Amino acid sequence: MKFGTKVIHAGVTPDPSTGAIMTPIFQTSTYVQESIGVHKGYAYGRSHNPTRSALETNLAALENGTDCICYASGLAAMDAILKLFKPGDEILSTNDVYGGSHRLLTKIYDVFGLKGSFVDMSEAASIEAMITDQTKLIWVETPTNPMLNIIDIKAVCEIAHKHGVLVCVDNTFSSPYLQTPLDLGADMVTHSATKYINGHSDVVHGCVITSNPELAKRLRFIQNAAGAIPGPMDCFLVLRGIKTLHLRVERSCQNAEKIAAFLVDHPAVSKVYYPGLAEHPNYDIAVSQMRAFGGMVSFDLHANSYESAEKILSNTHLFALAESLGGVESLIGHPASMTHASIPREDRLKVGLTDSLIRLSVGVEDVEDLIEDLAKALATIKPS
Ligand code: P1T
Repeated sequence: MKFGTKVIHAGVTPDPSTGAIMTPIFQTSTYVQESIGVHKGYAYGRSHNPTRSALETNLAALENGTDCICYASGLAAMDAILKLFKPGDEILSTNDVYGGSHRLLTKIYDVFGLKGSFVDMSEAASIEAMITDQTKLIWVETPTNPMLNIIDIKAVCEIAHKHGVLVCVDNTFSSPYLQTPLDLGADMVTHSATKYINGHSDVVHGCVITSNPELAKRLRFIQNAAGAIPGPMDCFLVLRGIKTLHLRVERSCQNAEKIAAFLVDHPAVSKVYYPGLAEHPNYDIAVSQMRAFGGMVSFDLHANSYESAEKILSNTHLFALAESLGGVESLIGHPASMTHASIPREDRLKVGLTDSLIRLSVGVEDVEDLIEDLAKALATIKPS
């Protein structure tokens, strides 16, 4: 099945009791048993839910994996992955990872003895020198949040597997429509399904997909034993959002390409970060592993101050000032004070995340309106 067919049909069959074409919301915490231990495969809502099962089957198909395990948020999914490891183990992560992923590694799991190390993965070769006997997982985010660096998934997997290290790719910024990391050798893929997968900014949700039966078994155990499950209503909404994933992402990518080109030519803009620009340092890798370049664009200003960024952020009308991304509506954000505020400023600056960096999540509106909105906001600062 091709992608546009899978989003509609994978895991979804008409409800056998009514013929309802849409998967029902099984809003129940428990299931009646015929006699002790005799039931229809569903005993308790934390362990199993049919709406969640349909979504998990669908997501596994989209990522070309065999198993998907859903959680209450993207960070709950990462938390479940980190629970696979033990004190003394080391997780090697992309250095410009999402602020919340950085915080979970450095401010929660450090207490339990898990070591988080960070490296620039845009040169895959630099990873090998960082691998130690304790390294058990390489955490890849590509494109990265918010610098939109591209990491060569295949090259990282080859290096990691040579050393017996697992690889997990946070595929939130791409969505499975643009790239499928399991096909490139990754052991696990995770998403904040809050973003492109759901796509309508009305659910917080996360998932992990794998084709490794042992990892799947353990992650399923953690889902039930630690209990960070999503509710049935949220699973229904995500399943509904997925039906238009390919259409939404396609349009976001087209809009983002045009906005990146507009920003490149703007006199107030000093730098545009977008993997679809030929001058992007890893443009060739983006071309080889992604179907298109995504709907996220970051840019910096010649007037590189917090105040000038603030002026732009408070002068857009269609681009709403908000955290998050991947919805149908366009958002504008200030990573230094919003999504990445928990990362120390000196570490942020090392990766180019300045006080004037602005991040756009480009939605599916008419791009002429989006460009006009940005042009008006940019006109409020003086080019230097
Ligand atoms: O918000 P949650 O569903 O828990 O997902 C966390 C998460 C994980 N991975 C990546 C790459 C992310 O970008 C996020 C969440 N990011 C934002 C809220 C943001 O505005 O960047």
